[in-house]
Amino acid sequence: MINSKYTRGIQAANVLLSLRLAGIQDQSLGQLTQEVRDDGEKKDLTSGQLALVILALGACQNSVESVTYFHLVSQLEKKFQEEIENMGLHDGNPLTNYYQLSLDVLALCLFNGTYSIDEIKKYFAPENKNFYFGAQFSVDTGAMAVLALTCVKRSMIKTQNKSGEDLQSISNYIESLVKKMLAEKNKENGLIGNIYSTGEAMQALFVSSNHDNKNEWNCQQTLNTVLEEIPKGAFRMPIAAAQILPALMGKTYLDVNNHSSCGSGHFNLSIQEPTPVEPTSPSTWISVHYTVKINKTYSTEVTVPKGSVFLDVMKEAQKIDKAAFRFTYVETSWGPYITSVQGLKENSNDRTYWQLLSGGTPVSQGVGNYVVHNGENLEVRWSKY
Ligand code: CBY
Repeated sequence: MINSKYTRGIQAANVLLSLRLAGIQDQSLGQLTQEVRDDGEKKDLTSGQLALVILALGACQNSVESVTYFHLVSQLEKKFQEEIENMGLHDGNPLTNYYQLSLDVLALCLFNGTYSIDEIKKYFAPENKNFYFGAQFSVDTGAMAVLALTCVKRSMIKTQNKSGEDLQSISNYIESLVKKMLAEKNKENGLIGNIYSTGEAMQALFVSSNHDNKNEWNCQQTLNTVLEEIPKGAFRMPIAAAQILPALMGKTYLDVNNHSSCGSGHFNLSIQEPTPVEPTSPSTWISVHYTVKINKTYSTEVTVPKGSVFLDVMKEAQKIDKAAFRFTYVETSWGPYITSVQGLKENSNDRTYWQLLSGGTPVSQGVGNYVVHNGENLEVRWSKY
């Protein structure tokens, strides 16, 4: 994570947050910290990106240092309100998504920002459609919301907020979201959602563990599966590593302003280096079937070198037939994200996007990382979430 180049998205904030929580206070974080400070001054950050910057800069620092970031917190209050305004105008759809709104509440709660309990109660009800992508409960989103709501709950208890009714609602929301997360647990391997949501889901379960779910979650089983996946390279991307590390150290994002807990982790991580991707001789070519589906389907056969990713296939198809297969993408911290195909653009106000599938099943990696196989049926489908 330390040696990566952070050229896209704002991965640096996520990485800094994670390393500070893990107790790495190395000099090597100096440059990373500067990068995050610079990111914080960018005007076009989304609300969740700004929230991550605040969490990262404030993590495990003394309170004097945190005061320096006061202006960022007041900007976040504004951006959070813009999310809510957008929901009013566009059928309950925020500018970004509920993962980011949860990050917003978490950062406001941990760093003395203002938010209203009534709004939290109104928007974070577990039945809200924004916790779902289609019929699928989003574990990543649920986990982040549990962390945010737990912070809110704890601060209500601390300040002895008068309304016991409010406290009860928030507790009910947390409990219900935890249930929904646990319903997405794989019985065989203990992953919650998929490998990339498991780290944050573990954090949510750490802070919300009670007698009810103690029996429903075998932490060791989940941990073993995660540890098996590390040498296979599942967390090669810095962002993926950043999102799993706190859970491996037994830490959660709620520990950022808990100094006794910061960096006292003692998990002995002696793991194998990921095996390098096997070098493929340039002479090996594979062929895949590629389809774009809107109402009509547009298909072609594409030949690419072995080891190619989904994006390479899309580029080849575009060369074959520009009208059918032209596309655009943006860089995010998880790599390239497809924004339009045939000029048809995704839009968060009507919850449309370009879904990636293989053999009819959604893939769990983006176009820049999903390695394609000979004879595979790849599809990019115009969808609603
Ligand atoms: N981060 C965010 O705002 C993203 C939040 C997140 C829940 C995120 C997953 C979880 C995380 N840890 O960051 C998320 N994805 C969202 C919200 C979305 C929606 C984005 C639109 C919006 N309104 O914000 C949407 C459209 C539902 C979506 N993700 C789509 C996709 C597909 C992208 C296809 C494309 N057009 O390029 C894809 C590839 C699923 C598919 N088969 O089509 C997808 N997401 C995936 C796989 C992922 C995982 C990435 C894993 C990986 N190794 O690359 C993910 C971690 C993530 C990023 N999505 Co979305 C979820 C998972 O598998 N556990 C905050 C910001 C500050 O950085």
